[in-house]
Amino acid sequence: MTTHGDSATRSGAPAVAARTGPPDAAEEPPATTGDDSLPGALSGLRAAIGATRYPLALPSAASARHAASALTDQLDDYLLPRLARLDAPLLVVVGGSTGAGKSTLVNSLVKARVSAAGVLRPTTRSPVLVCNPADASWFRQGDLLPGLTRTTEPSDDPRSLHLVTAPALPPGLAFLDAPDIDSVVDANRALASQLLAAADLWLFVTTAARYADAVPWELLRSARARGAVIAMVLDRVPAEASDEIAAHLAEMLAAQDLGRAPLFVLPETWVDGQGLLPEGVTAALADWFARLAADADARAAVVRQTLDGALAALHPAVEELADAADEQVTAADGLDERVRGAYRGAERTVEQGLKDGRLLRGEVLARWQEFVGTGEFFRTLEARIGRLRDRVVAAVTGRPAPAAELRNAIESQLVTLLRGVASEAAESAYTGWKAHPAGADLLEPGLAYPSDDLPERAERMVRDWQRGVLELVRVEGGDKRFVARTAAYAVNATGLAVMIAVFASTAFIPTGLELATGAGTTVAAQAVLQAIFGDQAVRTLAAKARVDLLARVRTLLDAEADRFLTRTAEARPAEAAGDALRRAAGRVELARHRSGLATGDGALPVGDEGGSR
Ligand SMILES: Nc1nc2c(ncn2[C@@H]2O[C@H](COP(=O)(O)OP(=O)(O)OP(=O)(O)O)[C@@H](O)[C@H]2O)c(=O)[nH]1
Ligand SMILES: [Mg+2]
Repeated sequence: MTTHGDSATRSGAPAVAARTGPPDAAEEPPATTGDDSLPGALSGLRAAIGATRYPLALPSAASARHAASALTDQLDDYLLPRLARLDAPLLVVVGGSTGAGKSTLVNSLVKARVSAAGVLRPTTRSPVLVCNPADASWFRQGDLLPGLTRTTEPSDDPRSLHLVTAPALPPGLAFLDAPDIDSVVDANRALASQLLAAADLWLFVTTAARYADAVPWELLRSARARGAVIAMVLDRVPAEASDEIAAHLAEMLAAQDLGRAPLFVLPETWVDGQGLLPEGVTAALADWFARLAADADARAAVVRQTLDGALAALHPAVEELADAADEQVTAADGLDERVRGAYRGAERTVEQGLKDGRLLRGEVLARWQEFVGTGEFFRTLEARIGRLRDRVVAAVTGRPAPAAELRNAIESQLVTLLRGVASEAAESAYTGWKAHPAGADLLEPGLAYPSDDLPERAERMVRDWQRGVLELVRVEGGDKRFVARTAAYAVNATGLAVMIAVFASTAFIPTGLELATGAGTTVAAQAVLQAIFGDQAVRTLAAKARVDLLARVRTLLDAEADRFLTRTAEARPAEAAGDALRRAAGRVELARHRSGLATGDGALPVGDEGGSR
């Protein structure tokens, strides 16, 4: 345990000591200004933390959100206001297990009933801050713990801070009686850790019955890890077990590298009519605080050590946030890729379908044969194909021209294909997301299927494409190649031929053709197809029409994929959020080293000799 003399108290504190003194000394402009000052770097870090979101449901996200809000709180509650006023009174946060006697202890140290103590657990729900009347203005201003509303009356609202003054408490020191750290009340626990993060010195109160509990030790370890100054009170120790318990606790402290924290052992005793402990019981602790209050250098050293420890702890904490932010970006990319993969697959299926002739079957084929069979088609072609006409004219029947029916057949064949691939893609993207925790969290059942209006949009898309093909024929093929100049039906017929050519865009002619219908018609249809594919002009038009169709298909499927992608886009953090956090933390680290705060040796600068053990 610590037994420091006053000589140790004054060592290594010049940087901070120079800043202590009358309050107006702090009115001087800070030594460094601009972005690389410590406050500037901290503000930058605060902004970077505030700007980063962790919306995707990854294992790291919940703890990152929690850590980010704790860091933001600590920056606002403590680091920024404390750096701005290094000479402000030292804040001792009294924390510990429920019912350990924290409020009773604070009341006894300030010799007044400032905080209600009681048998109901938890008694303290809203923090009580007690200071000398001379220090009250600093705490009233609200720079420290700015989120807590100052009250002058006791309150149960955890977002309020009850300010009390006690003349018996020397200036330079303030006690904050916190709610229990291991509370059954969630708000109490959260508030207790927020308050501890704002402490210059943590006075940890436990009892003979509670000192081995897990929660306090977790908090003690994390306080130790960030270099916070800690003092321990073992309260209500039965006289007969005092030595044994004190020795055990001292062992536990040493094992946690907290061996240098002063330990005060208070015997079990009766409280007086006011609920205060007898002065004899608290004397050693009261004396220790009186000496700390009287020694500006010692107080400055405590502030400096806790402050520097908290600043040093920022870097690794922010590194974890940055990793979590990177994971968010990687996960969002991964989810997007699953969707894009699914819809690229759909596009490829359509492309493949245009190549392998699968569209040139059934209804389309039947209508095509009818269409060709009427002879209408041939009459629209120029002499070049006229030779062909001569060859097949015998096979031509006199059935009515079913151009419109062929167009409808083409439309419904394409729409069926599109509905099929859109269904497959939606199902595959949905399953892909379902298998990922963040993806599953973004899904809703409807996403497993194509949009409700997909059939309608697909029909419209195909009709637009068909119109586009006719326009293409009119513009590019209409003047001299094979379309009679003035005949609208010729444009129509050639357009349909081009569409058919798109459906089998190589010289490949589906084998089903020969088997399709009556022999005469088949011969004609096949011969015409051969003629069509053999014609360079038709091939060129078909190639363009095919590119156009695929572009429209892509637009249609993109809109389907967007139902997924907008969800990740909304959730996605900025691409460089992780690096922005790392840079901001790096700047703080640099400014911290330059500030000269980091000179403490980790030991409490006030000895506890004459203390209680
Ligand atoms: N006999 C005796 N009673 C004590 C002592 N310290 C506290 N008490 C009583 O124990 C009960 C709890 O004390 P509090 O001071 O309210 O404890 P607390 O740690 O502030 O409790 P919470 O605010 O609920 O976390 C009260 O009834 C006190 O009067 C003591 O040393 N001896
Ligand atoms: Mg209390």
